[in-house]
Amino acid sequence: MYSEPTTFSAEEYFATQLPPPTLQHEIERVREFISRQAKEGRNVVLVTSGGTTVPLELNVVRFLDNFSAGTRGATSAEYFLKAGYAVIFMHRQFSLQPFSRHYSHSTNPFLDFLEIDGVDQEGSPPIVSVTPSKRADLLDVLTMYKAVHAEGTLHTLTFVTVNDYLWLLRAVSQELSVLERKAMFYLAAAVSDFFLPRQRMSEHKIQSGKGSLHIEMDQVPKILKPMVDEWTKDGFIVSFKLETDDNLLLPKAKAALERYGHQVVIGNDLHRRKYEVVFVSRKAGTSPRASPPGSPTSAANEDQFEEYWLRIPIPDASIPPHQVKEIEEDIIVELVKRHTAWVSRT
Ligand code: PAZ
Repeated sequence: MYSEPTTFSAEEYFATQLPPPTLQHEIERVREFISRQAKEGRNVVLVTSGGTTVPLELNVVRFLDNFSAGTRGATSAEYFLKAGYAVIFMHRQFSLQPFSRHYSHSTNPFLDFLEIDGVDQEGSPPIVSVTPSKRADLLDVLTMYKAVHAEGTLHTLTFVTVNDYLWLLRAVSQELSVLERKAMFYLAAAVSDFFLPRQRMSEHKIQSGKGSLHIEMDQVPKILKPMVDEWTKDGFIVSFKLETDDNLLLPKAKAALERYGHQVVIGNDLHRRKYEVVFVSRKAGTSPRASPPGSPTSAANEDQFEEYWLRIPIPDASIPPHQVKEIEEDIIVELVKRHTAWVSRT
């Protein structure tokens, strides 16, 4: 039993926090999916998407949430599929998903696209049809959706809590390691930095009436380190860094690369994330030095990184949503180029 907040290593985390009950079953399905894609010679990308929650009670009524609608992940998954990748789409339950994202209930409600025809004709049942002006766009999305289903190149997994996410990420990464360099990891989910270990959670709903609520949370273990060093040594790993203070974006992205030694950090500012991102990576021929967690990136190490900015114009509000250029299209083009070079370096 824990009474004091702790800093967990990944190993301690998995030794003390319970896996989601369906993990074994999910992983068997993932294994089958990967093995089929390997036989068909495809690269496979794991796309994580949406925000994780941190429950405050075992019988959960209250939880903390992380910001993310799942737009980045769902949109990127579509462009990876278009580029010929098989996609494991690991997303927060009820966040946006590839294809159906175009008809999100809040921005583009599907029912508004439908009409009931023939109600006046006696004896004949009414027919539901798609509004003529919407047919071409729907046909594009539907055609790709059906093709992806027919080819079996999209596999979906869901998480809700940060605990679900961590267990799934570890298991999927270990499964994907069989693909060696042909596996890519695109970690766009917004993952909680703090959590409450189950050993310190209240069993029942926390009661009010005792004044303010004080909760001391533990730091979620930094899982990129074991991912790079143990779970999937040859995978091409892309993490995201979200900031709201411009001055922190590049230093934090570089510090992450220095500390974890993976391939790319994509930095984005909360308010400009749909129009501007920066790829931060190591210059060829440099390698990360061993540094203790939490240490800042030194000025000397700054020279070892390169930045590649991607920008698209902010769209005019009059442009219909399906005609708006999406920055994910360019992100995926750039990543496919880099991953192809990574694969051919074997
Ligand atoms: O899903 P969305 O489009 O609303 O947001 C995407 C994002 C900002 C969560 C993603 O691009 C990102 O930066 N993810 C990592 C967040 C982090 O630093 O933990």
